[in-house]
Amino acid sequence: MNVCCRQGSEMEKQFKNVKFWLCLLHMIYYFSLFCSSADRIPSGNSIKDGELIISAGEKFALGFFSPGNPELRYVGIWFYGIQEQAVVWVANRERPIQGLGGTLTMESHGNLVVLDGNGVQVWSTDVSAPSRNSTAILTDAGNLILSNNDQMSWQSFENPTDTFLPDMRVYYNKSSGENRVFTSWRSANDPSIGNYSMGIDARGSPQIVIWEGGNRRWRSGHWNGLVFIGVPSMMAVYLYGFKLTNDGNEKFYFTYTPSSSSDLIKFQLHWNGTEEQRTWDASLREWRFIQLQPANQCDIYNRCGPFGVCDARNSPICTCMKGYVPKDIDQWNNGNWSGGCVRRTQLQCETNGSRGIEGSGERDGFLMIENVKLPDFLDYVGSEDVEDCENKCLQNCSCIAFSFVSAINCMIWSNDLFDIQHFQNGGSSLYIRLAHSELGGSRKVTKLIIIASVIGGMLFLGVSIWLLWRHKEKLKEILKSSQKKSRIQETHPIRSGEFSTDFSGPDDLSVEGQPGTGTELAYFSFSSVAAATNNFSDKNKLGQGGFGHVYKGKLPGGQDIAVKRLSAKSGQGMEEFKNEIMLIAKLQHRNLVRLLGCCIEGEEKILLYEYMPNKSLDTFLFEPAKQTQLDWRTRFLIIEGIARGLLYLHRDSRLRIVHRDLKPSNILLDDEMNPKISDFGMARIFGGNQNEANTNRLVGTYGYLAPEYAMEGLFSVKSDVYSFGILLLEIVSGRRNTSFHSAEYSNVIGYAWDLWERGKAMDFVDPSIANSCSPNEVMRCIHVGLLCVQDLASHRPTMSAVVLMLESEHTNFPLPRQPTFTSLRRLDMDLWNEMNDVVSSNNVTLSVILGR
Ligand SMILES: *[C@@H]1O[C@H](CO)[C@@H](O)[C@H](O)[C@H]1NC(C)=O
Ligand SMILES: *[C@@H]1O[C@H](CO)[C@@H](O)[C@H](O)[C@H]1NC(C)=O
Ligand SMILES: *[C@@H]1O[C@H](CO)[C@@H](O)[C@H](O)[C@H]1NC(C)=O
Ligand SMILES: *[C@@H]1O[C@H](CO)[C@@H](O)[C@H](O)[C@H]1NC(C)=O
Ligand SMILES: CC(=O)N[C@H]1CO[C@H](CO)[C@@H](O)[C@@H]1O
Repeated sequence: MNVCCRQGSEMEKQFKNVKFWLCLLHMIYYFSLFCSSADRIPSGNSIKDGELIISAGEKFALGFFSPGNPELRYVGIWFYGIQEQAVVWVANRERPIQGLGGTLTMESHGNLVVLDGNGVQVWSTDVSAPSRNSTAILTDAGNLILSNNDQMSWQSFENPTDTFLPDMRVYYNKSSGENRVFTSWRSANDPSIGNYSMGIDARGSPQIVIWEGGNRRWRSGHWNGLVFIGVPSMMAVYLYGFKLTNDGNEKFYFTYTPSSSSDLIKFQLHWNGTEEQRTWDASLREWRFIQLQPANQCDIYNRCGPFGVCDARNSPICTCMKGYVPKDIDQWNNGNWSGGCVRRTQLQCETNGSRGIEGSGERDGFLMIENVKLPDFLDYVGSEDVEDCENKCLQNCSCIAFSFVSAINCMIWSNDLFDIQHFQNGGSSLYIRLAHSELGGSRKVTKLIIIASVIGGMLFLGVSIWLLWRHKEKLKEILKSSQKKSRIQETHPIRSGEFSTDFSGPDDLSVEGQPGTGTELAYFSFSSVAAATNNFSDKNKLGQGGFGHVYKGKLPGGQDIAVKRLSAKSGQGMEEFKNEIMLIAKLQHRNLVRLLGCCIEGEEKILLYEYMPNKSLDTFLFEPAKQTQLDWRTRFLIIEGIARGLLYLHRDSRLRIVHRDLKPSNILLDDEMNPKISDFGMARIFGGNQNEANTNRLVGTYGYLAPEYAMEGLFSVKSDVYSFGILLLEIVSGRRNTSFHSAEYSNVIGYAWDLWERGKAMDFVDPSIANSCSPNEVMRCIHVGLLCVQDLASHRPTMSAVVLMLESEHTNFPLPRQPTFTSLRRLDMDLWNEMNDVVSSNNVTLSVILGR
């Protein structure tokens, strides 16, 4: 072979050092022909056992190897220059060559073949329409491709063996069900096809499955657009990790991007049936585990049989779901769980045998099981919201469980529930249908029925006035004058148990009335609102945001209110809108602006809030004349207050509101300068209903958008954390994020980082308060701020961690990573400016429809 490729793997290392000089020599004799072809086999050429093809960047090698018995030779691809040979692909896995006489030949008619010492073909690419004069090229991604003038006729990435590599595309067809792509080796020394395979089950929402023969051995849970929901350790990141791409029509593929392109990463389906994700640790010189699946007893598929729940922390690991009992109690008690469990009490909807028709007795209900790997074999996936999903399930007797996961939305199961696992954290919530008697007094009954009823007559007026007199004395009079009166009551204590959990203390909650007894929301007629705001006169206008104009109003009783008149397009129907308002009205916290009532008439949708005499934070923070009124103590309390309000929004287990437009003008100040977050829930009202999702409609304000949200439309609680970080840095420095036009810093992040890095963080503080501030608190705030604005959502702390850090006396927090995004953002700005004129640096809300 007239190629300057290197000899045998043992000599690789030594050879590497002298390679350059060899190449030079070759070049002198044969001019340019040879060295440049070291990563390829041109048409008509071949390599012998002992010779190697090495990718241009020296990442991968192609050649002959023996995994065990040195007499048996295989052609394969492995990572080049790594002591511990890691084979990622094998050509002749079923037919090894005896002895060292094999060759790998690029035949001139267009197929790559492996021949044994006698010239007998043991493997071929078998391209159906081979193209003459093709060259075999090994790329730096580890892909062996056959191409002729950029026409690719075959590639090893489309014919993988047991290893998935970054850049490899794993295709599946939405309609095709299962696609088994990878097959394990038979044993550590035998690359022939083993008992295990791995691939994608496209049904419902795609999931990764490992099969043992025809049976499932492990599955990842469904893909929600960011992660596989059955693998709780999987992080949602937007720059790296798995990504699903639509390749047109019904074709989709998964790819994996490592966090750093220089990382060597492989996912291998091991011969013993485990899938191992490993990365090469150059300092330890070993393949380090990142992940292993199945990782424990409970990861083994359907460990506890149908309707059984597996929890690796329990002993025994299997239990039946509530309301179910073991099918065969003796076998179950002996640790043979394969039979699973059966329902103990017949469902009410089944009692008369006819499905879907109401039987006698109390209606069935749902029990929520938290932190689970959702069952396999969905029967329905739809875009219903959580209440519609529940209703859909309730109305069909064959529905036995449902779940609502953001970005997948409504999932319904009608058959036996297989492979349920209980996690310590993470996972999803599953709602199982049970007979009423099984639910007992459980507070977690999840029936949510919102009955909106208009009750006329004196009785209603009496009740309303009494309620208002009790709760909102000052609103009494306006109600009398209102023509349209209604009362919305939530009749069921839905998940009310969780309403107040998860929170830092009862002091933070000021829920009106008794929790669980329902909430009353005042309804106003349009005419009364118009009267209160002087017919929406310009003089009463307080400002405007992306969702509409805000006016100041006065109730007949004298109370000042802020009236938000929503712009016509909310993307929601009237019922949905009412439901949303009902839910949002329940969010009550001292750092959230209180919603007092609403008005819905015709196209008009109006929200009435308590009025904040001190307006918004930006009117103080960025006004030189008023800056000094915000001394350090006040600013620190404002920061803490915002953090607590946001924590409440994020952690309320029922709604989990992502604000999506956090900025100084949305932080209002009461007469004691307590901060109150406004405009929360707007994203919900305006059509975004998921907690973490891909959104087509970008809501937010330039300068406060997290990079993953601005660039990919991915929003999550962590994008709010990012906005909070910006806000925090602005409060400390007294400078707008977007006010930096100097060449030195493009924004407040770059400014903060630079000073912090140079140990001059105190210079960052607003000069007007520099004397009054506590250096400890300032340093802590800047540190937390920098943690919040890190590029990767996964690196940012949660709001609960933020609150803890702000209140902690210590500063041994993790070190923030340098925000690389600071330089990119300038580029962003140009893009936004081109896309939409309203975007400017003076803080106008933008709503851009992103083409996706
Ligand atoms: C084959 O390809 C080489 C270089 O790519 C070219 O020089 C040669 O003319 C081609 N031969 C045929 C028959 O196409
Ligand atoms: C593969 O399956 C066969 C037949 O079921 C069994 O005999 C063999 O032990 C299995 N091999 C491995 C590696 O599990
Ligand atoms: C386990 O129990 C099932 C029935 O629940 C039975 O069919 C099976 O044979 C049992 N397996 C063993 C190993 O006893
Ligand atoms: C109830 O659910 C089953 C299974 O999903 C479905 O086949 C059936 O059509 C549904 N019935 C109604 C009335 O929706
Ligand atoms: C078997 C059973 O529960 N049958 C019930 C069907 O419904 C009628 C009334 O709707 C009951 O009287 C039966 O007992």
